[in-house]
Amino acid sequence: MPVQRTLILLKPDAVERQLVGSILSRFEQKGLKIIDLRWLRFTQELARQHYAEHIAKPFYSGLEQYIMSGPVVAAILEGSEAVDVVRRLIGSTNGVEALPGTIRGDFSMSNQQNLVHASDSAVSAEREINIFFPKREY
Ligand code: FUP
Repeated sequence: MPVQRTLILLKPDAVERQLVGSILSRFEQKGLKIIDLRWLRFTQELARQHYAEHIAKPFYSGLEQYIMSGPVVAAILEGSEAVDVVRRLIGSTNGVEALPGTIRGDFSMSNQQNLVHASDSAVSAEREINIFFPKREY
């Protein structure tokens, strides 16, 4: 089982709803390690970089508005098969469909305001970690 790192974002609704601690606890309780953590505000440029694959999609402008609407928390998590483990913990995109026991399933009823982002592959994780934590010495 390879040890991997992955990137998560606690999106503006998670901060607004004061769920940062509860959501981070889920990852810690599972056994994932927080390697780094920071608060930030998305600019339009950062949104376009992070969500590059979605720019042409009809929901992009709403997504951009939402991700820029308040502070977010970015973190690097580490553990065995961390990319897939974290994706399973957050649940499917739409909170209405996400299974109970997952973060989105337990806390979200929205397709857009779904609280948390997590890298969807090892390649994405590498790209996204470099976007949010560019000057790492670890
Ligand atoms: P996920 O990997 O589950 O975060 O979902 P996607 O990468 O497919 O989508 C990225 C974000 O776009 C979602 F978190 C929410 C938003 N989105 C919408 O607002 N509407 C949609 O129809 C699909 C996604």
